[in-house]
Amino acid sequence: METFASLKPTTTSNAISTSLTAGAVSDQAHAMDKTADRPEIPQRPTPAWMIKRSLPMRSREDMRLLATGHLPLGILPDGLLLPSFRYRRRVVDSLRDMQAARYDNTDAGQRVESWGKPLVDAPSLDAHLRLSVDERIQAISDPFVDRIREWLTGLGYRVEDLIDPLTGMKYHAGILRQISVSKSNSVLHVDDFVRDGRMKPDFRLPEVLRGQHYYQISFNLLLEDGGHQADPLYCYNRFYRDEDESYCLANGWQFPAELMEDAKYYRYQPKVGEAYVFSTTAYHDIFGGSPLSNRITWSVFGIYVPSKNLMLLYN
Ligand SMILES: O=C(O)CCC(=O)C(=O)O
Repeated sequence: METFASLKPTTTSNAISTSLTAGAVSDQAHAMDKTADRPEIPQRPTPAWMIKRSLPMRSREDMRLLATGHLPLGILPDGLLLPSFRYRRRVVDSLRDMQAARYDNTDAGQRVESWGKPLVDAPSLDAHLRLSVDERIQAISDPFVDRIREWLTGLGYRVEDLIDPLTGMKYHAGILRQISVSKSNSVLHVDDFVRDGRMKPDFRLPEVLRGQHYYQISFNLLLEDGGHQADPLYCYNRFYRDEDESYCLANGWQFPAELMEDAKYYRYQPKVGEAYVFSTTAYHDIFGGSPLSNRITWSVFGIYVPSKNLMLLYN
């Protein structure tokens, strides 16, 4: 019988032959941490997309292009995360018995609930690191994290956990979320480890990131839509920059949709069972699915450090 822990990695497929060539992203353009405790949010120039559609991710080069913002969205190999339809069903059924926690900084039109612990929603880093996750959630999420880890390793990346330098504690990695955003609403945002971390009064930069340029990506798996159209994901060809901060809304994470008025976007409609990856260094939004949908995803962030060929997993 399949158990969550029986979800073992398979061998990874080889590089695809795309005609994509690497775009140059200037390292000098990044302004990184001047101090360890108050690191600066990296400023990254936005590269133009090489292609405006999703691409299967089959090589380290595909992933590099995705993570550095040259591609809007990547599709992960079939079967990488889900061994079978039955497995998916069992995951969704077990979540029914477990209480999800609502994100604090959302309003009535933006339902975001989670099983697991996102750093962004914690009042302090210590509170985040010390909160323990229900072991049943861990048992569902960990095998997915392991699969991503092994797949990235197979592509040739070093993959590590993110470690807090003060306590030596490991950041949590892997989360399940139920998201439903009404058509008239938006959740336009970026996810950047330093930007989110700096909101915590006790934030300190992990050793491995000191003086390093990095990008951030999000691996996702659509586990359920309840038989109705799940909210699509909009990926924008526009990285975060410091001057955007003055537009940030009162909740501290959301930006007005108008900020993306001139930006190219790619609209991705996730399919149940499909796993995808996109840059969270770039703005992205989720809204406009059926109000009847039951959109449940599993996800984990990867911080990509090009100079170390490194991916750090956390949430
Ligand atoms: O659920 C999704 O498709 C994307 C979720 C998201 O905004 C993220 O991972 O940063």
